[in-house]
Amino acid sequence: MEDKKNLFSAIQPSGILTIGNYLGALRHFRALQDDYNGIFSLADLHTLTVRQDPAVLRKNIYELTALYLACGIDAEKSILFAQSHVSAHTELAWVLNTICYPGELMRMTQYKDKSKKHEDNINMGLMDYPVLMAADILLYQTELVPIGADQKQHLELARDLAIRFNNLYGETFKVPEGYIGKSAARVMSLAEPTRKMSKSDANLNAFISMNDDPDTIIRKFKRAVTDSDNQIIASPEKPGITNLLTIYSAFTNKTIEDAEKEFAGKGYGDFKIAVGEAVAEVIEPIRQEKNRLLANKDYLDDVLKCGAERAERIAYRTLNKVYRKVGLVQRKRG
Ligand code: AQP
Repeated sequence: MEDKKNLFSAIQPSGILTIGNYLGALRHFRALQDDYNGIFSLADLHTLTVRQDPAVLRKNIYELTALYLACGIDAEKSILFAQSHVSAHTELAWVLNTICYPGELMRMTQYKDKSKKHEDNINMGLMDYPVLMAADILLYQTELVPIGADQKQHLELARDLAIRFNNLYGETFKVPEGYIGKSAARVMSLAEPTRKMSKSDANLNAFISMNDDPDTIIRKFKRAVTDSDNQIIASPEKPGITNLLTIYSAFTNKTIEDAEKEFAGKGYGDFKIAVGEAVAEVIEPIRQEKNRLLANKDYLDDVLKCGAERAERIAYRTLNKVYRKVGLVQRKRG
């Protein structure tokens, strides 16, 4: 890796990504990989915290690999790999578990939300999710983590665990900083604009998936829940229109104020179609490139194989240091 700071980001292959994942995380990666050593992971082990259909999960792992590449991740410049291919992640998570307290995990918003959503499967992995995420980040001596606003609390825990470990055992981990984009860090559901847009939402009309074709995108925006009056302005009392303005401005690179001016006096119908068209214009070429890459599984397997080999070299350097610091004896080889 070059002499630059390390950037780490992971996305779960828990479904087809939404424009929320794209705006909150993916769209920043292409530019960031020029200034940082980009380490991009498929958080496939995290995905197991919610019950998955194994065949669908396998398909989603390839979908996400192809999507990363279609969004501009350069697999030679950056490292792209699957979390489950580098076992140092779960090994470091175990050590971090021994310095993390149940109370810290039980108060996490995502744990509470997902426990409500999956009442029939509140498992230990769901609670321990932030510790595995901390291990993901800390293994790579990461300095920058691009995240959507929903992951801020988890990043705080990763920082706390790094500092706690360093205080107990001496300087071992870099303490990572979060990078939250200035706009559209929290894209809301099209059906319930007070909730965040999520790829695992059971209501398919609540999100725009990166797999939706232009007609589907426009149809979904036409059905988006809006607010009772018909003024196109952003305000806390108008979460539906505010969300659509945020999406429009992120996809067109216009400010919210300019967008408000552009649609002053126009009706919701025209506005929703314009939002759909702006989104489709950006998403459609990415979708087509992703599908082209998906047709070549051998290539995708190769990308993941090379990525895992490169990731492993960095990860085991950190893990060996951790094992040494806590007093474990190094295994003799040969
Ligand atoms: N609605 C969103 N707006 C902005 N950013 C978002 N992210 C997720 N949803 C939004 C950001 O996308 C990155 C990858 O997220 P993830 O897949 O690892 O987990 P998540 O945050 O739990 O995403 P989902 O879509 O809500 O997945 P499910 O439905 O499986 O739980 C993160 O940087 C996240 O902040």
